[in-house]
Amino acid sequence: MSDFPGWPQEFAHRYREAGYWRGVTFAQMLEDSARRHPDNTAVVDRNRRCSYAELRDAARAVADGFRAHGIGRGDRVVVQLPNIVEFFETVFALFHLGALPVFALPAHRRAEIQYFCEFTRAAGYVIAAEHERFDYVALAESLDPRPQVFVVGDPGPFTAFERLRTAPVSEPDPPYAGDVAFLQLSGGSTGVPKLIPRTHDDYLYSVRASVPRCGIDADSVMLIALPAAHNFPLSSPGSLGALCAGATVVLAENPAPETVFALIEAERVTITAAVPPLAQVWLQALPNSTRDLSSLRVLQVGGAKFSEVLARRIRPELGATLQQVFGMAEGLVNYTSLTDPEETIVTTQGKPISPDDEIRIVDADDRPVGAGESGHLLTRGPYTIRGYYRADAHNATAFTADGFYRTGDLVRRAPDGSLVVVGRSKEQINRGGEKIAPDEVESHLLAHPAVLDAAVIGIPDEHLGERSMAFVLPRAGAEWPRPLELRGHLRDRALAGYKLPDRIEVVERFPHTGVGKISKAELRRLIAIEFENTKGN
Ligand code: AMP
Ligand code: DBH
Repeated sequence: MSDFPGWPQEFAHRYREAGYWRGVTFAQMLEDSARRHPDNTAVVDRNRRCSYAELRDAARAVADGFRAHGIGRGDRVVVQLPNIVEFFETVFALFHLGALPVFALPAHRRAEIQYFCEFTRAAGYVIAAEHERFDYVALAESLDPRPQVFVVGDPGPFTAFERLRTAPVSEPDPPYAGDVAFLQLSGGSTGVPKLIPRTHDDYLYSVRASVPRCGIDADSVMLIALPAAHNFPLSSPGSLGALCAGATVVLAENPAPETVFALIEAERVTITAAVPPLAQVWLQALPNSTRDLSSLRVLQVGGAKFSEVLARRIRPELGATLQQVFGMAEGLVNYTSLTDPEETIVTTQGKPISPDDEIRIVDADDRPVGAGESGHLLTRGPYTIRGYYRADAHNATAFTADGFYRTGDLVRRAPDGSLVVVGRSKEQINRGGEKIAPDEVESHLLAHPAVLDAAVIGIPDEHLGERSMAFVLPRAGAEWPRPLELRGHLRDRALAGYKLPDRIEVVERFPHTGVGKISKAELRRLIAIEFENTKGN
């Protein structure tokens, strides 16, 4: 059995014929940009500015260093780096070798990293020694089994990233563009996070086609304020889109308005991307800022639904065009167009990238709904996966028999064909763009000896859209655990911070549990209703 289902022959053939899949890898993409724009600035961070020629040479040198450590084609390497130039040196080095980055986020902790390393049988783990006062070397030391660890900064007992820069000895065999380039993460809705296998061919198509949709050319300056490894700032059109066009990528250490506004002014940034709560924070900070933001032409907002009220404020207050982005690491990405009427920009989540993105909006029985009605979004196309990595059982339900991905989003079509996201059917909490699978958090709560059962739900939040709340049922006879203790317990389990419930309530009973077995989804729904009804009492 292979690690995941790919596209059936006839589809692969069609996507190649249409010119979507061009047989080009990301390593070749960078070589090509470096040939065309050797002296343009490719990537800037707090410490360094790196031209295209320098980035290409660094990627080759680091690739050789990895190779000297036995890392080669098909090997998985967990990459957990903040927004620094080394992130790009690492991933392009791995692309050069045909090794697969596994894109962890800086917010991930031991629970997630241990799982990625084990599940992918990773050969390497690349970190920065410290970021936002978290000690990643200590995290690496706690892993078991532990892959080879490469560290930007003080390496402790591990290998310094700087030592990977060696003079290239020989060229590795280039990978095929049809091969998987990396494993991207899904926010997931069940159990453990799912890994998403994306090929060079399919991902580069989505990136290349995004470039004109977002008005990117070689003179563009793109600021990356979200974590660089996240699918949105990586590919929609993200840093890879900028590098594909010969543009400049500016990396922000953190997304705070002071940091971001200073960089926009200093680097003459033309485009950046935010999740809705971040866009709101930036808007709020504008009146108190003296920075010159006049270079900014486009603000992209996506990852969660952007409220129309905030959307309307972007152009008048920021002087930039809003671009709504509704995407998913599994594939499908929609953009509003920069030239759409303002009403379309502020009220819709845009249209798909590709003429061959197939969109179905269906009812609970997979039958198409009427024009303009809302339903479940199913999609299939030249850059949407046909299955997750090593997840046969999950794939059987996450995709239809004919290969459509069940996005779990509820959408309708506006009269002009744009999609409008109206809700969600999947068991997922979208906390301001950060996705949380309730049962992943519940399973960690259940590991506490005094917890009989737990249900994690999303409740509406003005700023985040949703925040998370855990209801915990104590074991009979056990002393009731205090919320603070349960929070400590989750911290000890080394779960990413954004997954910690914003509020934990220990309760005497769950609704209707006496009536026999009900599904967890039903239980969560009942708890949410009960919570709404008792609020304020
Ligand atoms: P993931 O599958 O973890 O990459 O998360 C993608 C999900 O984020 C989508 O399926 C949507 O539920 C949500 N999402 C992304 N962009 C938007 C948006 N602009 N509006 C509403 N929901 C969004
Ligand atoms: O939320 C996402 O995953 C997302 C949002 C916007 C995404 O993957 C993307 C654009 O490519």
